[in-house]
Amino acid sequence: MSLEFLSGLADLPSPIPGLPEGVRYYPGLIGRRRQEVLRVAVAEAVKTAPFYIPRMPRSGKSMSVQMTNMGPLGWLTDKEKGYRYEPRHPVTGAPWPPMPPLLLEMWDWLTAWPAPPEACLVNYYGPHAKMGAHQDRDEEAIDAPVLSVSLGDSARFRLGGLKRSDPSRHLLLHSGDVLILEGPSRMRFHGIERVLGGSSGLLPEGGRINLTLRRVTLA
Ligand code: MD3
Ligand code: FE
Repeated sequence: MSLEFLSGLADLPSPIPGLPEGVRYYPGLIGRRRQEVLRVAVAEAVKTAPFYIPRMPRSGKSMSVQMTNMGPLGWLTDKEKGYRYEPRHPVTGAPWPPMPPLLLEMWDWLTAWPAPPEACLVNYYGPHAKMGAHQDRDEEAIDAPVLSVSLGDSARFRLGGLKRSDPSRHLLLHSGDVLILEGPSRMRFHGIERVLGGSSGLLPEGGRINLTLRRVTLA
């Protein structure tokens, strides 16, 4: 990986124009070699923190996305205790594996937030997985940006407004794309409508991985 990318010597790239304030979308920001670095980092992490099937609060209904985390805190959900952050894997009880240095560098470079991310949620979408419209509101640090990296098959992402009933638009997220949600857009509704099977060769098993970096606690 090149030094200028890691060190902040590189200028900030320009996000694509025409999106609302607080939505920064960088298609193809991460090249193939760094996508492979991240794929290998996730493969390493799941050896100690395997994907598990999250369950919705109260109903206990399974989500179609499989999840794990990297970093000091991980986002979890189960029937009994619902949505929350925890320092340990819900099945193994082990601490989450560390966040890959490349992701920490990307956070510093692209967000310049004064505190590091604490959670990297790893979502795995098989060909039929989706994620319904929701807000990310389980963090204390709601003023901090959220940074998302897409790997593998492309997906149709829906971006709404601050109310569920607000108008929405979609973006096609491809492998290597980076999306940052901050400021007035941090609480927008969003979801993944569908994964386009076979659209990328990055993951040998197919499907899509999304890495979402979040600051959880107030620094
Ligand atoms: C827009 N994941 O895990 S990441 C999630 O692709 C989640 O797996 C999706 O939504 C995925 O919570 C989307 C992109 C994203 C993340 C946070 C946002 C979009 C957002 C916060 C506000 C608005
Ligand atoms: Fe979300």
